[in-house]
Amino acid sequence: MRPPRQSTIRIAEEVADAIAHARPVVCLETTIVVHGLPHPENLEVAAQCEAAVRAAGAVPATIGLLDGRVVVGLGLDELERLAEPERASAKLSSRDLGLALALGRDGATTVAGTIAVASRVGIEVMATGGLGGVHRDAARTFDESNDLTTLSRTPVLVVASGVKSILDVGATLERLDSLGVPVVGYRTDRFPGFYRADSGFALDWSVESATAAAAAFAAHRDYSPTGFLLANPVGPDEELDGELHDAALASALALVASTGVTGKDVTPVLLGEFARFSAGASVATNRALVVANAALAGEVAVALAETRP
Ligand code: PSU
Ligand code: MN
Repeated sequence: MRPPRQSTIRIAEEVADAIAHARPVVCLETTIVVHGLPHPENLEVAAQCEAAVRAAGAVPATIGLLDGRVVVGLGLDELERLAEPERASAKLSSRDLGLALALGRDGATTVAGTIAVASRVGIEVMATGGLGGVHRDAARTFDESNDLTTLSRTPVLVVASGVKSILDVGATLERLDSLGVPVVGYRTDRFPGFYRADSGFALDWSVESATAAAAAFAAHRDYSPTGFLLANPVGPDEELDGELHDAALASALALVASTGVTGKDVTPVLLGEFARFSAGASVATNRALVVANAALAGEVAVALAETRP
């Protein structure tokens, strides 16, 4: 593919400079900010993620669509504009990017939308909270996140705390297997469960350091065109209580079933109900895990830059 036309993209100077000199960069998504977390925590989390990436020695590049362009390296003021409710920024997966650009719509990018942009401009590492996946009633609804298929054809390492526990975790792991995407535990041989450290599923592979993760991704890329999922469990002090988690999950699933929400609104509604039911405890957990993932992604990006000849 040819590089994106300049009229469609703006790359912040610091980010462009880092990419040009093969210095470490971590991209961050905007759907979690605009559609996944309540105001004002959303903007605080975004700022904390950027700070965590910087503290690790990498440059953060928050990606979204603003004023008719893809922006790689949104400033916090721009992010605030993107998240204004009256702007009604769309939720953009990889398939939506071209349409939103051509029609002049603002938008927040999902994991799929973010890595689609990142790989086109030479960014190799991303951090998020939880990857999208196969929904629990997918056998009937076919609801499977485009995050999976896009990750299967986009060579970016994504650090996430597994997939959201609202999903069918077993089916999601099977799909990642079919799609050829490695799933690697960071200091664990259990697949993380987003709000919980352990989803109940075992992993075949784990690494003990960011350096080992970077080496594995670099070697993987020599032989495969897919992305790579580095699964980082939420810390033990930050986990959502198990009983509270299960009760919130039941309430969230019941809400979606009774309201008939479908498509891209399902995940935001589920996360919103978790926050309401747990009186904000799920937001605190989500916040802790996404910032920790940004920090780890920064370390991996630094290690990856060092593997280059
Ligand atoms: N991680 C979070 N909160 C979120 C998301 C990830 O902690 O809101 C977002 C990501 O943008 C991910 C999206 O790509 O949820 C998945 O949406 P869907 O299930 O509609 O594909
Ligand atoms: Mn979906």
